[in-house]
Amino acid sequence: MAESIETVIRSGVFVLDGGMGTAVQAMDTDPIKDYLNRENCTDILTKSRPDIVRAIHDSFLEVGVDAVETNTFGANRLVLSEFDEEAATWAYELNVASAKIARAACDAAEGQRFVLGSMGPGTKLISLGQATWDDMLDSYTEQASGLLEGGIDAFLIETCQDILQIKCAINACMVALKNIAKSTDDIPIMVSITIETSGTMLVGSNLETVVHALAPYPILSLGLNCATGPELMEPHIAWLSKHWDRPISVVPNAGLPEMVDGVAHFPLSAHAYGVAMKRCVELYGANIIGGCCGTTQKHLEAFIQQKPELKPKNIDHLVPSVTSLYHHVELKQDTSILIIAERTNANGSRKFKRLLEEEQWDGLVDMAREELAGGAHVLDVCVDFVGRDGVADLDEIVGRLAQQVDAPIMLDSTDANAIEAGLKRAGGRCIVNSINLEDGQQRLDDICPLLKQYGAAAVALTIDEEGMAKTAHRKIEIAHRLHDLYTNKWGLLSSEMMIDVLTFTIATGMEADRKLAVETLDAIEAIAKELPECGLLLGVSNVSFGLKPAARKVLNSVFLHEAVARGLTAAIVHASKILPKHRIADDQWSAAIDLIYDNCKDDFDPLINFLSLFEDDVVEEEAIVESLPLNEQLQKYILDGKKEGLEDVLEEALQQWPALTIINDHLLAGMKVVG
Ligand code: THG
Repeated sequence: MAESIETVIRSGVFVLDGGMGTAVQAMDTDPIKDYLNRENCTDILTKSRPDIVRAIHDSFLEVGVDAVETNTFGANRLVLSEFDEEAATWAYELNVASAKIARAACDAAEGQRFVLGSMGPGTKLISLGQATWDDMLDSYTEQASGLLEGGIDAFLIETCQDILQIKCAINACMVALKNIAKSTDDIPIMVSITIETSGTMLVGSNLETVVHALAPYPILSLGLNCATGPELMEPHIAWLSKHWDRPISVVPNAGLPEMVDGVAHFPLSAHAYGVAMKRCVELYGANIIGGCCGTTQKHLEAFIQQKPELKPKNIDHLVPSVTSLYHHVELKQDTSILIIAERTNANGSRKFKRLLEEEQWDGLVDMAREELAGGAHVLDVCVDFVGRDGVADLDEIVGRLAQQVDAPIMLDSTDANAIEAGLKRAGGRCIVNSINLEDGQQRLDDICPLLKQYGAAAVALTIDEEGMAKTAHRKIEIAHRLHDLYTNKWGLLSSEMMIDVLTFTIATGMEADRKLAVETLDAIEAIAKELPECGLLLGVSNVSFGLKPAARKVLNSVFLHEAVARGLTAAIVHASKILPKHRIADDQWSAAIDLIYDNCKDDFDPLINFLSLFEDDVVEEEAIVESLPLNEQLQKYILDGKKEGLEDVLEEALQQWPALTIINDHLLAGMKVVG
């Protein structure tokens, strides 16, 4: 009986075919007629010269490859529409026909051979703002449906350049499968990314980021193809071998191209290719081997003739992380907590709200940068505001932040549609803030599917049908209920859930509020023990709402300190306003402790005592830029990497100095510090 492709791949070394482009060049084609007047559109050969496509598949099958790729690398509507409208209408039929040609070739060959449905990256990337998620999803879904109709065994999403493009293509495959009542158990999804000679993907993501962003998806394999030869791929394959616990694919070019008489020539010999691939299997446990640009039947044959046995890998499991487009950040920090910026929030900062109302996008991005400079790891982005369109605002701001700021994004909104708009723009792996049980399971029903579709982590608030939990007992009970639904009903991972047992202000003076901080701390301690894999998060600044700024700073800092001692792993804070213990006066520290733990005695009220220490609070202002001399202002813009307001300062400076003096003396002085 025939085995599934997944079984075959998991049990040995699996060989793919070589470069399609190279193979086509080796055939005798008419550049105009055979391409139906669409020069270089290789996918069209399926329509015009199916004999050539079939002959290429046959030639690879003859040297013993296990699988061939369909001639559909660019056969999707987004790419074909760049040729013309008519070509775009051929997308579906080209995929069906290409898959059928490959199927027929495989079925005619000896033994069991497999058809991989090739899905290339196209020419427009979402992270660069060149295509929208929705358009790309439609385009890939049509392609995936055609490939399924034509009888493929697996999808191969290859030569990937952008994480959003990969997520979108995976989603498209899942939609196409669902439409015919199938799943990835029937037709698995394989992913292959392209790491440029620079060491990152085209949009700048490093391999680690890609792996963290893709880990949540049910993909069968991950690997590299194109851009370089085996040599430059090796360090990346070595890393995958240590951290990716599923099959790994290696599909290099035949070396780095050299231009000979104006034509790209790939220098790696078949023999050298065979040796390099053998090494990838033996050293790194790579078990899907194939060839990209410049690799011929001879290259694959050279490997097949000395094909080694599959070697096991030594895996260090991935540490649960979220990512920006560029880098990853561990959800549980080694020696600290995960610090999430609170000021990128229209309800949490008057300035952010004003800039949003004025649609000063650069200024909003600058604020995010300031938060990172102040020590934040992640940005809590909230644009929920009456009178504004949250979907449009999150789309705009997340698109900008994802590209321009190197920090993972936490999407904070009560509107699931706004959250989804943000997820469609954030290249990396986000956190959704938040889910809760206020309307029974409704919010989980709305949000958990998004977590799966976009591979995001989540914050869960201890709120249920009766309202916000204020006692430790209720907080713990709701946390377990949330955790149970999250993991058992939705199949999501504990390690990617951060429980927030809620922070309320203890500065109201009302009897009912005095114990709110203690209850929160007690709940943290219990949950840290009972659900050790989950993260624990608080929006710390809530604890001091209503107090003067200097008092808030002290209370927030002491409360955070206590929460961390009880097991807190993450906090939404204004990082630069958090003071370490040694910078807080002893009397202030102990007064804050008395307030937090409600150490009431007959004639001692901890709130009145705490307030008395801040009676003559003068609002301390940070050094305001405008108060500095003009040359220092210019330098500060460079140091802070800020744009907002710079033009005005430059105008002013131009009245004092010539432009070159401004550049050479004042801006350069800042550049020297930055390095
Ligand atoms: N849990 C989770 N998410 C949250 C909260 C939480 N998101 C929002 C909030 N609570 C955390 N964020 C803030 C942000 C700002 C302030 C408090 C909490 C704050 N801002 C100043 C004020 O309102 O006085 C404004 C300062 C200014 O205008 O610059 O205190 O608990 N999961």
